[in-house]
Amino acid sequence: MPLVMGILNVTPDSFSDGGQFNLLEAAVERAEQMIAAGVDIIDIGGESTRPGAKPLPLQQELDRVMPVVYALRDCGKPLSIDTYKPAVMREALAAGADMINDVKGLFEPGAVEAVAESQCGLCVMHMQQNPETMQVSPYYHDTVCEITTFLQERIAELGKAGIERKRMCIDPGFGFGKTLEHNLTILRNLESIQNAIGLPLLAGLSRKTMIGTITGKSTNARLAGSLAAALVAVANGARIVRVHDVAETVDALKVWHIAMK
Ligand code: PT1
Repeated sequence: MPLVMGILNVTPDSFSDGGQFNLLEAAVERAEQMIAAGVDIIDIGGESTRPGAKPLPLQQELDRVMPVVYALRDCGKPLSIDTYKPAVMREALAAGADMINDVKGLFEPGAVEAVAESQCGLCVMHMQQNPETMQVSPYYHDTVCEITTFLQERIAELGKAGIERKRMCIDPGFGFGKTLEHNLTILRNLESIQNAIGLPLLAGLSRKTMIGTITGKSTNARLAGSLAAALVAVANGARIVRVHDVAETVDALKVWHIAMK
């Protein structure tokens, strides 16, 4: 069965009302719902990396993420931390987090060391530019080839730094410096990217702009489109899907899996 990574955004805009305690309480409640729905990994993030998003100061990210890590560390599910900041990685890993999900591929100074000094899992993602600028004018000569080469080179570097391959998964980074056409090319060629690298591939398509562009639906009406995208990703070899709607995705994958395997 493919694994389901549930997105736990600890950001005030995800849980309206505001206030640090409300935010923690709401995040823990969401996590409990995900666990009841059959989530495999909980991905905790304090800084948005969607197109146009601005960096969040370190202390604010720690204030959002760390209470949630402490609250969930004994929940029985692996905790992934969606961060590129080495200080957040270190604190979260010391508190018992299991995996680092870094959209910047450990390029921030100190990030490689933070992960190398732990035994945690790691997701290495491809992004062109950075969240503020990545959707301005994405360009590739050969999309699949460039993403594959980037991931291969990055994984070799991380291997030299002492991070074993068996700790890693890869992610082509849907929507991170990619047009709709780029995203579709990647989705159609996931198998070749995964085979070329030989590591489990994680796909994050849930509620993204590409789903909105195809369906004409706003963010909160992209469930059906996101389920279809998750199934295509899994059919094309993805081993982990990163999603907002855990219950619905788990059901869709159960039906897909029993019929296809
Ligand atoms: C992802 C991912 C992530 N996505 C991993 N981590 C986000 N490993 C955050 C849009 O096009 O795919 N893989 N962490 C969220 N980022 C985006 C990017 C959200 C693009 C929305 C879009 O709308």
